[in-house]
Amino acid sequence: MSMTFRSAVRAASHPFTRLRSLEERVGIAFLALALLFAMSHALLAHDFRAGDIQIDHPWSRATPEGARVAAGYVVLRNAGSEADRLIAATGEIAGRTEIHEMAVDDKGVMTMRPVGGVEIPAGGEAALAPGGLHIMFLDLQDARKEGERFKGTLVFERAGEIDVEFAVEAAGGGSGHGGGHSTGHSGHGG
Ligand SMILES: [Cu+2]
Repeated sequence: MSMTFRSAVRAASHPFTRLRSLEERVGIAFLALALLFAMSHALLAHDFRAGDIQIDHPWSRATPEGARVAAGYVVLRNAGSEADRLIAATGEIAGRTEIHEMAVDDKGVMTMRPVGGVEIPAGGEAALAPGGLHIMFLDLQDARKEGERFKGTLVFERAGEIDVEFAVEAAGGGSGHGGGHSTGHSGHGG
């Protein structure tokens, strides 16, 4: 109200001025920054939606030449009032795909086992992330490099099947888990 009044007074007393008030300039700068942030965020992250399930940033690691397996990660959020389950996935780079859970056994050895699905609680989320649950792409037919994307699908018990894209990110970056992961996966090749 007071800004409108001041602007009106200024406009009336300086009808030809093209200078903007400090508030206006700060406002415009803020808007530009917000826009820039939104654009860069859209480039780095991507998401999909299947019914009540929001699929946040599916990604996979770049694989070395000759690799037979790769892992996929994603965060799943359930906005609905009933639990859902991720029950299957596919990736165009892989001959077949399983859902795995990684754990350290009582001898301190990193192991993986297939799980039937991943529960996404009502109003909650499930994270498939390095060191834990992951989508296992097996019989890799095609390696992808950092910065590329590949198509795939996620299948939910309630929300059904949806097409997604996995963003390929740097090999071994971030979690410090890369070495253990590839070692753990060596038995998957054949
Ligand atoms: Cu695995």
